[in-house]
Amino acid sequence: MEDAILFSEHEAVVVVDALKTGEEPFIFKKIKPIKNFSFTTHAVSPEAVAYLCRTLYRKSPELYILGLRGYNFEVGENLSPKAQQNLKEALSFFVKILKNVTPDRKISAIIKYLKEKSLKKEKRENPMEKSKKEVLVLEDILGSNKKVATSIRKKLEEHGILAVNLLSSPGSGKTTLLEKIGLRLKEKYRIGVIEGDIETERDAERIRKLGLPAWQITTHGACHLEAKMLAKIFDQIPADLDFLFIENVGNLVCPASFDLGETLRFVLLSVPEGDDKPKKYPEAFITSQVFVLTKCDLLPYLPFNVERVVKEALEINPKLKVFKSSALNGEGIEELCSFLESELEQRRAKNA
Ligand SMILES: Nc1nc2c(ncn2[C@@H]2O[C@H](COP(=O)(O)OP(=O)(O)O)[C@@H](O)[C@H]2O)c(=O)[nH]1
Ligand SMILES: [Mg+2]
Repeated sequence: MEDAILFSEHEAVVVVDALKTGEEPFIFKKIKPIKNFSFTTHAVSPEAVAYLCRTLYRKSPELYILGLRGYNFEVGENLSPKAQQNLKEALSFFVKILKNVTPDRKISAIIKYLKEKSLKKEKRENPMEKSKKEVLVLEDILGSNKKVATSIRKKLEEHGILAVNLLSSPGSGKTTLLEKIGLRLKEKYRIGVIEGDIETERDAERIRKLGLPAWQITTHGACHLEAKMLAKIFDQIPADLDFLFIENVGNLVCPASFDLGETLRFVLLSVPEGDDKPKKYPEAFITSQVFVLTKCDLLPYLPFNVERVVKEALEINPKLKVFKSSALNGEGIEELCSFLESELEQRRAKNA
């Protein structure tokens, strides 16, 4: 409560903490108010304090976390040489920010200014080098699919990116659903889309038309995406994304067996495909967390039993979260987006 009062009295707040995991030497990231406190613990997150501050005092200061990477957290332990070095670098970065603070300048503007300044300096020193933007770099891209997928998952988690792998037969409405979700989420979030297809760049072009970055992986015959295929283009993906959607190759069978390192797997089934499909293609339903029944606008015109399809899908996987949607009339799009938003916030709060 005292912290919430303190937050409310300032235009910007930087919470400094030591972190057991994450990037070295430190992270500096913007955080948002989130309602995730529990009064049974003394450890209340900065997001929860910001939420209290906003709710009780109607104030939303700019909020950042400066997380120093630490290594040993035993009581009475001194700083290790590596932690000392991290502290030194974090301090020098923070002093730079403080030196640039003026009453009408936000921290985000200062960071942008400092980044541009260092890029210009880098260009002056290395005129032949291309300007660098932070992208995702994988540590381990060799080995089995599982190993590469684990490396991808770790990297996405480090950057707080929620990745969704979409599985369905060709034509079930994956790209159209992504277009609708992308349009709804793009005002508030940074989104990227990986498009998997046997041939052509058509789906990626559809996504780019919305002003969203899209990377096409053409498998030239392979009926599913593999983690290694993603690894090859991973260094093009900006590290500051919120959501990364992966449209798998249209096929309800093979993609189910390949982990891509995604956070969530969505299986889509469209009304024209028939209500008997979950039990015919169980693996896609077993390995997914979300089942989206698409093209529900066609229900009045086709013999399709929604109750049956939901019942049979849940018999295969009782944990499935089920959504009914129509990209044509907008049914279910809001619910899907709210679900994605809350998943992102919850996961970030948990990993903070
Ligand atoms: N009636 C109806 N048609 C849809 C809907 N979503 C997609 N479609 C159509 O289904 C076809 C295939 O959609 P697409 O998104 O390309 O499917 P994908 O192959 O799974 O990516 C297109 O002709 C879409 O216009 C929907 O909600 N309702
Ligand atoms: Mg498609």
